Amino acid sequence: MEDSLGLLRSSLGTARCVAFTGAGISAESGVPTFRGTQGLWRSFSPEKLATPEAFAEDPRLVWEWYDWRRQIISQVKPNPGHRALAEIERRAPGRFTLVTQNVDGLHDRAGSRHPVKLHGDIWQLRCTGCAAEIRNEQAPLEPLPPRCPCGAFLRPAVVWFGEAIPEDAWEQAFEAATQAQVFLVIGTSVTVYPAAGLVAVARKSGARVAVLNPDPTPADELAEWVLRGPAGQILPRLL
Ligand code: BV8
Ligand code: ZN
Repeated sequence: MEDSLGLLRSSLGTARCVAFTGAGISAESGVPTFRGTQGLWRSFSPEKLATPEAFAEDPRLVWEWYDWRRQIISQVKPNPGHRALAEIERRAPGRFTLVTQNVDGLHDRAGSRHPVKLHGDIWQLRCTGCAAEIRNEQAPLEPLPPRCPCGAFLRPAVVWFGEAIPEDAWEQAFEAATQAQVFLVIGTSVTVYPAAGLVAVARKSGARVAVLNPDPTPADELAEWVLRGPAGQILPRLL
């Protein structure tokens, strides 16, 4: 691991770099991942709860899941992995892009300046009636489901299964992946598309790929470096 870290550390010194993160980077902060053993909530799976259909059918149930997650996130803090990425960004002005699938806001709280949020933000609410967007950090949020002054239900401003990633976020992420010389795949099972497709986009455009994950992922076969371990321990060693 040491020589891979050394090689990667030196390439980060000059290269255009993209860090692509998933729920695993927040695991050491205490935020449950999606597909880990403790990840499922009650007997439901994210693929069933994080959908417009589930919200239409039972907005309260979907909100109970999001409110439970917001309460957990509000009680945790960024970990050394989040902070190391913010430091790498600080040392590489203009040649570092953070692209995250996470909605927890921990990258922002760790000091990352412009995370590209592919799947939205759990602290933003959007009205299902008038499309007004508000920032709301109340945890717990009462009453559930929250309503907009216009009377319609407010929903979390996140991208559900079957919904498109916001145009501007996708454009930024795609462009960064085509320009990357080093592409870090951190704490993600690389299973949710189109986000997961960014790894192949970067590789095809000539990027050197590094995967940081305690477990194997589909991106391992595209990787020049596979760093088997927790992001909170590995990332600080890249500084
Ligand atoms: C769409 C937001 C169409 C909400 C989420 C092919 C092309 C396009 C779409 C599809 C396709 N095939 C299938 C689809 C449909 C679907 C999809 O991908 N399904 C999957 C399940 C197969 N995709 C969609 O529906 C997307 N939309 O395609 O729309 C369209 C197009 C145009 C117009 C209209 C419609 C939308 C997908 C977005 C869904 N929203 N989240 C919320 O958060 O509540 S997805 C959810 O999964 C989260 O965002 C999460 O980040 C993401 C990915 O999961 P991971 O982050 O990877 O987390 P996971 O738990 O899986 O893995 C954790 C990893 O960390 C593990 O590997 C673990 O080993 C590791 N780890 C653990 N501890 C640590 C660690 N690593 C490091 N350190 C540690 N300490
Ligand atoms: Zn409204």
